Amino acid sequence: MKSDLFEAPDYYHVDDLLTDEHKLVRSAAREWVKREVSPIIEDYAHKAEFPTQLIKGLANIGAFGPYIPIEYGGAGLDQISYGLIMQEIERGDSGVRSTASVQSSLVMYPIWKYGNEAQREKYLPKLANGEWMGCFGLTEPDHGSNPGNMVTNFKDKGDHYLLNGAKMWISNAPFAQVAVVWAKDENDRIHGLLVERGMEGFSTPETHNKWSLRASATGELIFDNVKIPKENLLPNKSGLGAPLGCLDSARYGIAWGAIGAAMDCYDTALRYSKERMQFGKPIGQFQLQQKKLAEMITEITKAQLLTWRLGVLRNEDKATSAQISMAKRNNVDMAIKIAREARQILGAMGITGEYSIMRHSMNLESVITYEGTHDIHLLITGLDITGLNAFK
Ligand code: TGC
Ligand code: FAD
Repeated sequence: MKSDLFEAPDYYHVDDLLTDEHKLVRSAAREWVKREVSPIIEDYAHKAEFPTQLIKGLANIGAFGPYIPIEYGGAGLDQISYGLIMQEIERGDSGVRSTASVQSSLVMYPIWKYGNEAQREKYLPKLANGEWMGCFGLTEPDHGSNPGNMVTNFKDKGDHYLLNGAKMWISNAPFAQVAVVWAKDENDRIHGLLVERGMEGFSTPETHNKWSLRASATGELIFDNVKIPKENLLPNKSGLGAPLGCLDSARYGIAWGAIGAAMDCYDTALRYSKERMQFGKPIGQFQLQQKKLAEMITEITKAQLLTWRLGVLRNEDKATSAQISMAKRNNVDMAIKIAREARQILGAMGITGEYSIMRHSMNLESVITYEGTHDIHLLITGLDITGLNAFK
């Protein structure tokens, strides 16, 4: 079994800004990742399989609904604790963090915020303890960055709705018991529907052949005249702003998660640079390698401060969607660049599964695309600062 030697960098003592509760939550997640994720993840990534045995542990560390109130089975934590849990999980693997992000922010969040009391009571406790897994269907084959043009639709048939259409690239789809599906009604208005496995006409084929996020299960959602009970419509918010509101919460978690992946790559490369000898010296003594490592810790430190501040703003309910976009974009870009540089520091060893870097690097290719691509987040910032909309 491989030992996980990870030590988290904290160059600017950002820990001093955390409460004892934050540190406790982080430490539980960190220990769990070392014990349960690190020893098996490479193997599951190779097999392109989601390690379902991790579901119970994810629930136990509070990764399913960290900020959902305790009365619904959530952990009742603040936004910084939520972020720290995502950071630690993604330090292990972006695919495992994806599963937790989707369950918390894309399934539990809309049921909590847009659902009624009966829906909250029916679904949230089971999702919090991992008895049920969920997925979120927004993207369609022809509508990725532009979900407002979706074609999946439902018609009112009196005592039920009839759902037709298809969603693509859906994390957790192959095994989820419930899907939060975004579809248009007869007036072209977007609503969220709770679609359960087993409903006639609903299927979830798995997407194969991914070179990224291999330890996460991705699939399609296909709706062929699916009869949806009327009580399965989320009643309290409609329009594109409803799914985009969920994305705010998930993108915030990704901003923290990306720091985890970057820290793991940096820590691995730093240790390797002190051990690997060439020309009679540790390679870390060469200026070119020091430049790479010094730039990595600088970027990680900037991302830690940006994200901590965003967490404070979210705790105060003051963070804007554009601020979240900036953090998601910056931190994922930072992590992908660090993964590429760290890979080089390890030379040939960097391409093997002996180290986590190549897996992080491949995973981050999905993370930079999903939940809004790198370009889309730049345009959101552009719109926010100029008032001029590049999407219209
Ligand atoms: P636009 O006209 O700007 O907005 C429509 C309505 O939505 C409101 N709004 C938001 N509300 C909450 N949060 C946000 N972030 C919001 N952004 C916009 C807006 O105020 C408006 O409300 P109203 O009341 O006036 O109607 O919409 P648009 O069609 O021009 O599109 C804007 C754009 C391009 C930014 C948006 O469509 C977008 O973000 N596209 C990216 C799509 C995306 O991120 N998809 C992600 C799919 S889920 C996923 O990837 C999960 S990966 C999971 C994992 O494994 O971790
Ligand atoms: P496109 O929208 O076709 O974009 C292609 C390129 O064009 C990109 O570079 C983009 O930046 C650029 N582009 C698009 N529009 C503009 C513009 N206006 N200006 C400039 N450039 C532009 N979706 C879900 O709903 N649920 C999930 O659980 C989910 N999980 C995913 C898991 C994985 C592993 C992956 C890879 C994706 C997942 N997605 C999910 C889908 C993801 O959100 C979309 O892939 C993403 O939103 C981009 O859509 P697209 O792939 O169709 O790219």
